[in-house]
Amino acid sequence: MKAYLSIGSNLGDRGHYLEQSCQRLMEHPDVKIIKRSGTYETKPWGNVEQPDFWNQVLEIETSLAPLDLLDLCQEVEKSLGRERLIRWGPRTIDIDLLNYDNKVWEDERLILPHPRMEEREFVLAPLREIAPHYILPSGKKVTEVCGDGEVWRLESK
Ligand code: PH2
Ligand code: MG
Ligand code: MG
Repeated sequence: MKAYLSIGSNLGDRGHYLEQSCQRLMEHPDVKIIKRSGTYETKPWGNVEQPDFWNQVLEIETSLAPLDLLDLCQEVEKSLGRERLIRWGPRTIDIDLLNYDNKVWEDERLILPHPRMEEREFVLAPLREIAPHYILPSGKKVTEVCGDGEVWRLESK
């Protein structure tokens, strides 16, 4: 199954945490990273005063079921020192499922597609780069929508 993940970091060595999260996802035998966007430095989205983020989007191929993939993402976050202190607050690494095989899913743990992806330029900019034909939940193409928040693509990854 094809899935898209958004990864972000705004504490410590942000590049290291992005790199390590990819390494650890790839170590799983049922996850293959197909595409990885460049790195975007992004202003924090939401109302929490916090440092700027580095964000990327990944396209993966996986045979894990959605909740097993979510478990894996949370294990990787935990292994990289993620602490859940403030909602939308600073974090060493955040790994969010944006889309899983175009499935619609809603339970207490997981909502698919990601309900706020369309408002967030830190998700849309890297997604546009690796998946320009991506159709957003509204039915619009990712290239036709601009989200909120300032983002800059970094020159080298
Ligand atoms: N993640 C959030 C809240 N705000 N802002 C940016 N720029 N990047 C993020 O990854 C981010 C955010 C909650 O997960
Ligand atoms: Mg998030
Ligand atoms: Mg998250």
